[in-house]
Formats: sequence, structure tokens, C-alpha cells
Amino acid sequence: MSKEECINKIPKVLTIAGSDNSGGAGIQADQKTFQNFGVYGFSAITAITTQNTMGVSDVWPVPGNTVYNQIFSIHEDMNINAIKIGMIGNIAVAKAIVRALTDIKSDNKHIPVVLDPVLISSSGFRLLEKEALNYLIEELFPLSYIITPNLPEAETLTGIQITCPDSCKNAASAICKMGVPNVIIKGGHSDNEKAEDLLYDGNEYTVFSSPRLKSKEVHGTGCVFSSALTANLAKGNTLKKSLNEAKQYITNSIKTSKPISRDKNSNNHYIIH
Ligand code: PXL
Repeated sequence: MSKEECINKIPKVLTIAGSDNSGGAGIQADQKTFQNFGVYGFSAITAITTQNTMGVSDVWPVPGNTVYNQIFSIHEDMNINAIKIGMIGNIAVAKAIVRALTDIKSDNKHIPVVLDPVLISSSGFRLLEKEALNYLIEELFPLSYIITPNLPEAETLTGIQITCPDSCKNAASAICKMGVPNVIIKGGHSDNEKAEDLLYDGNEYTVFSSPRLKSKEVHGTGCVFSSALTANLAKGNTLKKSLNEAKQYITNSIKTSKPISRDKNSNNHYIIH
């Protein structure tokens, strides 16, 4: 294969997310995941967080125009096969992302956009300002192909307390009614014996199940799951195959994670290629 053919064949993925200087979540986790799936990663940084395994201590938002410019500079020059959105931070950044996605979609209507609705860090630091939540739902959901909330995020988005399979189905259906064609509610935070994720595509429900793993707290699993999903969609895999691959990848990452501080595990980002 010539160099040019090789460049054109590599699936290319853009992540729009925050920087996690401790390397477990955000842009850093996304890029490691993209690399492991053999896709090329572009990035647009929305905020610089300061954190370690004890928690987030500071967030410095990037100006909206700079976020727009980062995204547009990639789009005007290169082909993007799929987009992942993680931490947004504030409404100015959310507006810049909507403007950039609208531009990209006017050239490439069917580009899959995976939206991970990051609301708070596992240590409890707010990563999306409260005032931006309605804007996210009203403007970004309709531009997305799938959103990937965990249980607490699905509860915040819908106001539905998820206590059983039926209430989870109700929340999934309420989220699709907000204008996004697909939602996967991740069950990692439940007390069930299995880690079950529920997909709703506006038509049918599908459960993706794996054994619940006993492990110390692992940071950044949501980012890794959604970037693995995005990488697989960029390769042209179906939604269900991409979700299966992402589930398998995050399960193995948790299983093989190693401690990076006294009492916290990191994602191992184990190599699959
Ligand atoms: O895991 C959520 C998340 C996403 N993005 C960034 C983060 C975190 C959690 O801390 O720092 C940048």
C-alpha cells in the first residue's frame, strides 16, 4: 500500500473533551484507546483540569472560539470518520461545539457523533455547569447519534429514579424522546451481580452484560468506553458490534488495571493490536 493509500485508509476520529493531567480520563484516555483500536486520533480540548487520583482541584475552561477553531481546523483539512464528545464544561463551549458540528454536518450529514454526557467527576467535582444542561439536551442531543450516560447521569437527565429494569427502560425511552436516536445506559454503578448496559434505539431494547468485577476504583471508564465505541463506529462497524467491542475492551481494561497511586487503580489500556 502506498503512503497515501495508507493515510486515506486509516479511520480518523476526533475527540472533543477536557484534559486530565493524571492520564486516566479525558483526552488522554481517549487517545490511548484510539491508538489501541488502530484509529488515528484528532483532538479539541475544551478545558484543562488539574487533578490526581485524589480528585479534581481546578478547571480552566478554553474559550469557545478556540474550541471552534480547533475542530474546524481539522475538518477543513482532513476527513473525520466519527466524533466523540466528553467533558464540555460550560455553555460557551457547548455553543462552539454546536456551531462546529453544524458546519461539519453540512458537508458530512451522516458522521456518527457519540456524546458522553459528562456531568460530575467520580470525586464529585462539577464538570458541566448547571446552566448548560438544558442547552446540552436541546441543542446537542439532536446532533448526536448516541449518548452514553451512566446511571446517575441518566437519572439527572430524566428525573427518573432508576431502581429496576423497567425504570431503566423508561429513562432510556425518555432520553430518546429528547431527540437522540440511540442511548446506552451503562449499569456499572448499580449493585447488581452483573454489569448490564441497556441500549434503546427508539424501537427495541438490548442488554449488554458482563460479570461485575471486583476492583479498586478505576478512573475514566466512561471516557474509555465511549472512545472505544467511537473508534469502532469510525471503522464502519454496526452499532451493536461497536458496543460489544467497547464493552469487552472496558471489561478487560478494568480486569487488568494496575494501581498508579496508593489506593487507586488506573485503566490499563491493554493492547489489542
Ligand atoms: O470521567 C469523567 C471525566 C471526563 N473528562 C475529564 C475528566 C473526567 C473526570 O475527572 O477529568 C477531563
